Amino acid sequence: EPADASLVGQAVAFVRQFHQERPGSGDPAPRVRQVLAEIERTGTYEHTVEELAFGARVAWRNSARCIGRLYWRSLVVRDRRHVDSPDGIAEQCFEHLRTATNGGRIRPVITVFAPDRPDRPAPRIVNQQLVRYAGHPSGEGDPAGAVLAAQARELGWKGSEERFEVLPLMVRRRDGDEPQWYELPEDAVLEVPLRHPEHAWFAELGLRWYAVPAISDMALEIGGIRYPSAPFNGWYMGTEIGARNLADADRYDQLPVVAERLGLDTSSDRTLWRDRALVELNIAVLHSFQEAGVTMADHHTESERFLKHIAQEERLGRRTPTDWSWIVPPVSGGLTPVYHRYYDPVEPDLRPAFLPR
Ligand code: HEM
Ligand code: NRG
Repeated sequence: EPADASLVGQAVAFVRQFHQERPGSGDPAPRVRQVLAEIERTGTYEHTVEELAFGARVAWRNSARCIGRLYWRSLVVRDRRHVDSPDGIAEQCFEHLRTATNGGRIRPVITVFAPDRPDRPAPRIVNQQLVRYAGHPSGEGDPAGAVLAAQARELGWKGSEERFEVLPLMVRRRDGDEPQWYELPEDAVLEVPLRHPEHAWFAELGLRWYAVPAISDMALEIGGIRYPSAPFNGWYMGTEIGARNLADADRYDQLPVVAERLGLDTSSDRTLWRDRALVELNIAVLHSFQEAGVTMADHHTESERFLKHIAQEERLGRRTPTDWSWIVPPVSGGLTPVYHRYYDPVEPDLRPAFLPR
């Protein structure tokens, strides 16, 4: 059987990059020969532990939509390539959350499960994130979690009708199989109830959010090898919750509620009641995480860090492909330095990468 030419090309390019960026790792030639022979013999190849860790970190560094890339070198990589059963994957996802949560001092972590092989696609995590809230037919809950909640119910999950109800983890062994589902253990999910530093009534809104954003629906691709189950997390930037998840009209839609409690004149868009409510909501998010001792960045600080990252990469002779429309925060864009400049263009073929599945 002829070896897959694109796999060979990607593999060789990756091994060369690995050796070039890590001067201690010596001449790439012997490793290139080994990888080519392995592909010839088996149709695929296995990364070393070091290659996997490097590949995952560079995939983060290459993520043009991510403002948090300054800390790409410190990503904790959990090598769980030997885990390929739904039970094992679920258990390791829960352990991932415990490690990442770290009592509130959030650590950026990725867990890499079995890769796809030519003859055998690996299992997939169905959820978009390891922790997310269910959306209910009544309209309660998070509309972004409605499809998943319906799917889980069909599989026998008995959810309540609560507004902030954590979805079960669903893992599909292979295409066409029914997913297995698993309730998240309580000690794997840290949540923060939201209150406002000046408005006592805010706590009565009963809003909350979870501590760890862990994306689980992107594939990690390294050297032509695809890891379809490789959940990763950093910490939240406050605006993700305060200006999107709780504010968007098609999510929790809380601006009218907050504006009403603030006593704002909502009779016309021109009073900027939405804008004023939005700022108070974001203040509450940042304040609550701070008081709970849970890592969270504000958009001013994270913007500054990102520009520092670009400068650092430039000194190392590397470009930082960046998508302006994702990097500029959804509030106060022009107040942050990331707004006022151009970036290296996005390179769709850049690898290693996180790719939509
Ligand atoms: C996207 C922040 C860590 C990979 C984003 C976005 C933000 C962000 C604000 C845009 C999300 C949106 O608008 O919905 C951060 C912060 C981190 C962090 C503050 C703290 C350390 C990480 C890590 C990885 C990562 C550890 C991977 C190892 C990505 C990717 C996207 C993204 C792939 C694009 C997601 C998509 O296309 O839907 N990040 N991030 N980030 N981040 Fe990060
Ligand atoms: N906006 C989404 C999460 C997207 C990724 N954000 C991060 N990633 N901070 C939300 O749930 O609001 N990360 O890996 O830290």
